[in-house]
Amino acid sequence: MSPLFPALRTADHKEALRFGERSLTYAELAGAADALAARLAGSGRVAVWATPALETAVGVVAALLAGVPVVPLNPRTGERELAHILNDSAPDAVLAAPGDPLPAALAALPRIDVDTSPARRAAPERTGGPGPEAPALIVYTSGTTGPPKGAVLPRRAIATTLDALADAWAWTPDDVLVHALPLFHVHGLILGVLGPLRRGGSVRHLGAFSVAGVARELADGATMLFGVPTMYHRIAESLDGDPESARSLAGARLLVSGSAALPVHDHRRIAAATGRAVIERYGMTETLMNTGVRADGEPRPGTVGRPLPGVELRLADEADGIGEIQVRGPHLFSGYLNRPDATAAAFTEDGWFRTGDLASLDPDGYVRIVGRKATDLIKSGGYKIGAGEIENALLDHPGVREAAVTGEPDADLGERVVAWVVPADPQAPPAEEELAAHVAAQLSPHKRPRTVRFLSALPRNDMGKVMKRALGHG
Ligand code: MCA
Ligand code: AMP
Repeated sequence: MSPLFPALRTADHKEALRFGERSLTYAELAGAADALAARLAGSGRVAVWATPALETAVGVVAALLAGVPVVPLNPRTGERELAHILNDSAPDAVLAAPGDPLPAALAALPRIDVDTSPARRAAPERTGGPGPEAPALIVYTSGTTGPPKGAVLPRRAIATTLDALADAWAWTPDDVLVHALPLFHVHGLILGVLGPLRRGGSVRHLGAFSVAGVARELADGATMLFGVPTMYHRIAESLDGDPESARSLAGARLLVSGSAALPVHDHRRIAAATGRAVIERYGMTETLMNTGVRADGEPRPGTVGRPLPGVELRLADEADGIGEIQVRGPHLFSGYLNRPDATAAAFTEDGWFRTGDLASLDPDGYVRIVGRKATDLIKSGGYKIGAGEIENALLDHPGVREAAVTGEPDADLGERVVAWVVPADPQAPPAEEELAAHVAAQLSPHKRPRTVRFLSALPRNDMGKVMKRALGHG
């Protein structure tokens, strides 16, 4: 297959990556990634300790050059979840930034420090190389029950989705993207880092999100912003009293939101303060990007645009104009790692991927997402979280007899994780913070309950199943 990153072969002195004060030109990135790729050649699979740093980007690019599949690890993953991911993906080594401390669970793996400094040698002309179906990334994503599953993303899917977005957004080497997303999910890693590199453009990562950081970069040459709705909500909140940031945002070529629905109210507030419309695209770890509003299209708050080039989309089991979004095309994953059962269940008999998202179509084909089939999936801050994994973690706590987890609307996070707990000892229930810290330490801080409500019993039906709808709000 043609190279994923053609600009690395004509590597010049244009900036490719910037993380805070540190940056690499294309020539420097080619040198560092080629040197590491030579070391990795022949490995089965490698994990990357995906901190928001230059080393993560260099490590992933090197593995892709070497044709070695990468498992990005959330550096805040708790014990139980990390053990599951390592056991399931069985990496041969872990790539990390020199000096970064790694948890005990990774001690048994060979560690490869990512060196960002090797100078470029004569660029090796790669012949052959991995084919389009070769796995490039394995990204873990939550389901309604059980631990996260590894979505195997082939090179073909990554190239397809990035080229479709380039078409939709007129994304060129002149674009400079600013973002502050984590690098262990599709949004931040594939769209946010591999996207600019495939175009021969530049990316500046802020390390951590702040409205001031975004505004500073947009005022200083950045042309595009990718963010989750929580980030745009925080931008909307701050713009009123901050005309300078409003001016910086107004100067952007493209403001793109994804990973969850951006409420129309926040769309309107940003448009009112900047005169610019945020556009949305809709994707999923397993499918990469399905739809998007085009740069030259009509922005329409509450919609995620039309199917991207190459994407077939249909609504299944439609009732009253609403049906499940199902998709087909070269942008799809190849399956869940070690889970043929789950892979089979994710597709219809005639080969369409079931997204679980419910939508209607505007007369001109714009997709309007109205909800999702599974109530046990929560989207908080743009992260997908399964109620079942949190319930299991809570049940491991000695102070918990029974637990049920739901999502409740939250202006900042979209949805907030709420835990309903029957304490083992009603006289001495565990502290709310203790349960949150327990979930953070076992799974991940973003999965921790933001609210805990204690009950004497969970509402159950005759079959003993918890009736989550009977759990009131507030
Ligand atoms: C708080 N923290 C804790 C605890 N409480 N740590 C351990 N134990 C605790 N009990 C830490 C957190 O780790 C974090 O540290 C800090 O305190 C704040 O945490 P939190 O309140 O959770 O963060 P936030 O401010 O609410 O974060 C908002 C956010 C974040 C920045 C918007 O939610 C985010 O980055 N979302 C992006 C999700 C994403 O990329 N989704 C894409 C997947 P520290 O401050 O040091 O970090 S979806 C996808 O890929 C598909 C394909 C798509 O369509 O895009
Ligand atoms: P994940 O499994 O973390 O990759 O998240 C994928 C899910 O995020 C999709 O199935 C949708 O429910 C949701 N999603 C992504 N983008 C959007 C969007 N622009 N609007 C609404 N929901 C979205």
